Amino acid sequence: MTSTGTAELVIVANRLPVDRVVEADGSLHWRRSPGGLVSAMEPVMKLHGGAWVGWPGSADDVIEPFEEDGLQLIPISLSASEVEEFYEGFSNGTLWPLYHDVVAKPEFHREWWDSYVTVNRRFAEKAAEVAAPHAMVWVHDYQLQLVPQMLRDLRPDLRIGFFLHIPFPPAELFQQLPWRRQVLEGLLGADIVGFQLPGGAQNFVRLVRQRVGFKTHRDTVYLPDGRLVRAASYPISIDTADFEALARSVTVTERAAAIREALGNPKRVILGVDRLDYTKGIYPRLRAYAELVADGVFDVEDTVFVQVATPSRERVEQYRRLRDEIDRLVGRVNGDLGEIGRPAISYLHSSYPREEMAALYRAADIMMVTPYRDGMNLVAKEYVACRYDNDGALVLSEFAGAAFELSQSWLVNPYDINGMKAALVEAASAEPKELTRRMKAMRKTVIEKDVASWASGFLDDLTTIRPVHRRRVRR
Ligand code: ADQ
Repeated sequence: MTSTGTAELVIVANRLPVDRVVEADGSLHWRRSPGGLVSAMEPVMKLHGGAWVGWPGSADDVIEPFEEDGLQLIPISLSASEVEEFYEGFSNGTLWPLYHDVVAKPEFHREWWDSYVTVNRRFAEKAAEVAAPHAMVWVHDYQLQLVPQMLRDLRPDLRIGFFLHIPFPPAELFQQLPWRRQVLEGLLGADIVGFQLPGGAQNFVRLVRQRVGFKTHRDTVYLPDGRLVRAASYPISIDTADFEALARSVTVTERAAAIREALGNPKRVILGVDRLDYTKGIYPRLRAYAELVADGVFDVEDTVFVQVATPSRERVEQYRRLRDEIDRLVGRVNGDLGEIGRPAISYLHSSYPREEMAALYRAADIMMVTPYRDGMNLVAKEYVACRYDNDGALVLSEFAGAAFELSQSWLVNPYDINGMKAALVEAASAEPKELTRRMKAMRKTVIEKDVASWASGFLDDLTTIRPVHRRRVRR
């Protein structure tokens, strides 16, 4: 065992839960990132004297550990070439497309892999340094799949959990990865490997059996040294009560009315909100709507589309290309179908505070969430959380993890434009009673299963799991 630290709970994630803000006078400070993960973890972190290991977000930053808002933050520094090879390269150019059904073609480069190994080791060493004896360490997401085993080698006393936020692909796709065995072995360093859906856990267990050759039974992998690894699903959620409270506030209510007013008080507002990513299915969704306008089913006078798409990963070629494609499509649709002062699609690249997001959800009669593949999709759950009057329609891709729980939405196949058009028309003409029935059921789910219950579900399992089985199993 190497020398140990004092943190009873360590979160290891690619990014720290804070963003650096530079004020007009040049002074620097940190602002908590808005994500639900941070607010879910905060109480447990404070209770356990927790620490968070992550990258501050820009290259070549060497920052000493610091405390912010009661959270102990441990920055990991990445060089410019590591940002390019580990982050933009292997994480977002290899793993992201491979794990999302190869919607875009993954690139395999040996230098990217080498950088992935180096950076994963840096995270593991730092976590090993700050964790108290027998502490719990929770490692997050596809950028850090080698950390569990690297950490176990350094600190066999720890309880290690891993959660993958994106889908875990079927064997047929995963097998393309030249380093498939190393990735599986990296994950097997954890006591629990968590996925969004049961299907991800099953894919993992099957691959371990086939590619690593360990014995498995249901959700358990039996390692030759007697250790057990459990693979299970923990569908992530949002801070539902917080979103609902925001949605009910006077400011958000007034802002929602102002948004509709600015759109010309149409009969119907359809909304899409995504990171600008090729997995999100923005293109076919806009086409489905545009065709309905062109067919005369919808009229731009009374049915408008608002698409918010925040650019992301812009240094990756496929993302730049996608942005150009969507820009062109929106330009063409508005040129062909819009009227003066009445574009068919209001297209926005901005990133908004949560109040504005809630106002948009309140302003939308129909929410379209149509990814080709998505681990969960929190936007779908946020929309549901904000519809406290049980109104509004959710059109949701079957291939979003959220479809598993939000089965009362209008489920669509994003590859089937006619099917999406039909669902959109159905949602647009649904009786209020039908909307209420569906929304009520979905709200029950997101109220019962929020992000706090997700986090405690995972951590409780990690606390109680029996990491060693009685008899050693021979391979
Ligand atoms: P993402 O791919 O980023 O997350 P998603 O789950 O939809 O996708 O989360 C996006 C978050 O960003 C939401 O909370 C949303 O409110 C916010 N957001 C989107 N556009 C915004 C904008 N313009 N301004 C401000 N906020 C905006 C990955 C996986 C998902 C999985 C999550 C969590 O790809 O499948 O659900 O992690 O595990």
